[in-house]
Amino acid sequence: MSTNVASAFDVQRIRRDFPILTQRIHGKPLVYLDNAATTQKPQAVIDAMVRSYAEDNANIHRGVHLLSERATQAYEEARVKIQKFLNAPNAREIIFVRGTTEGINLVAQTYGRVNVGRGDQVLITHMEHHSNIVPWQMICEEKGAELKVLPITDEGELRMDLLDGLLTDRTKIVAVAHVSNSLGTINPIKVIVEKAHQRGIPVLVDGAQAVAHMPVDVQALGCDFYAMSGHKLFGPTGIGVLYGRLTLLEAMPPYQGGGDMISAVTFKKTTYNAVPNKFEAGTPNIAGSVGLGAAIDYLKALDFTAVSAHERELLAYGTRVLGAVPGVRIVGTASHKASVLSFVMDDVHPHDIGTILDQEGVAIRTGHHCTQPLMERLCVPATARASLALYNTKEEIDALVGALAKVREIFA
Ligand code: 7TS
Repeated sequence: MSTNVASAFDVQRIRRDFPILTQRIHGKPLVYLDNAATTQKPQAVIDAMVRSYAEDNANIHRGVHLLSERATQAYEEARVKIQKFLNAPNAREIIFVRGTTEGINLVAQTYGRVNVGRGDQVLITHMEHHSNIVPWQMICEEKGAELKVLPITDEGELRMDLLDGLLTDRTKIVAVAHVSNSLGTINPIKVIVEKAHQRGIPVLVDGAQAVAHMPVDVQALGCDFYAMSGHKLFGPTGIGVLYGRLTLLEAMPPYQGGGDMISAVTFKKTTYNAVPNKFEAGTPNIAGSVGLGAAIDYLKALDFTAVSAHERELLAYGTRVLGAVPGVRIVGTASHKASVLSFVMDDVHPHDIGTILDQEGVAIRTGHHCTQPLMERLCVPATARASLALYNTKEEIDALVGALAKVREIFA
């Protein structure tokens, strides 16, 4: 680690903010390398949620009493924190959802329902998570539209040379991951957006794996929708955000019907509330929004440039030492990558790797990572995946490599 980065970023100090990291698993220190599945929570996030329930608990947007006012204020303040975090032009463009999955389903079921018709096309890529495949497949099936797929290279990069040919007059939306959860590939969103916009096609970005690893600026990216999950950003589960361009959101029909999303209801006709309330039917995850706001406050207090540099160093180190383990092959070797080390090992199934690693206190994920078409494309049934976060260390990567030596011993 260069002295510059080391002075700006004290990983041991960061680790002390995350109470779970001091645990022992099977008698060994926990080495948590499953951050792409979910990240751990700093004490500040846990405290903010406890405070929300202990001091400000009431339903929002409806009470005349003080507690309800405080809860509403906390909820709306969280919205503004996220607006700033994503650099969205307007807080009304921030819709609270359960997570990335719900954000994408919302767009597919509202924008998609009115804009995708028979013979139209939806363009995704071969490296998408199931949650950025299936919602589009569902709407295509319903409407008689066609799901098109931008191919990838063996290294796990998008075949950008084929993009122009796949953007047609029938393409109604492009949906693409910012960062691949299985490979770590960082996709050239700006270029994709520029090309799609030249044809008037909106772009949805699945930001689930990006937000914890790089500054995200939806205006700089130029995208029309950006979906993310709080729990992958050191925040709580059950809360996420869909950013949407205001003009699009205003033209879209509601997603779910119920309280809070209406302006007036009669049995004859209901008129809908303004954006974002139109898309937030029912009592939302109030404490979750507060927790997500606290996670953003936590990140803002860190130097994100130093965080990114730390993670880049970890990834480079991990790539080097993991690649040197006999019989190990890293899957996903794009030139722009973030935080993910997927690998296979000769003669050992990834599930066996994961089980043995767990005995050594090392938590990774194994399987298809909800990217079955990607696994098929890369001719692997599954991978073992170590995914990094800002609190990980080189020593933890050494522990991973040490545990892989145990795997080799057992299978020798
Ligand atoms: N998109 C991507 C790129 C993801 O990695 C995930 C979750 C999702 C969408 C869905 O997010 P959710 O919060 O709505 O569930 N990815 C993973 C993973 O890689 N391992 O566990 C969950």
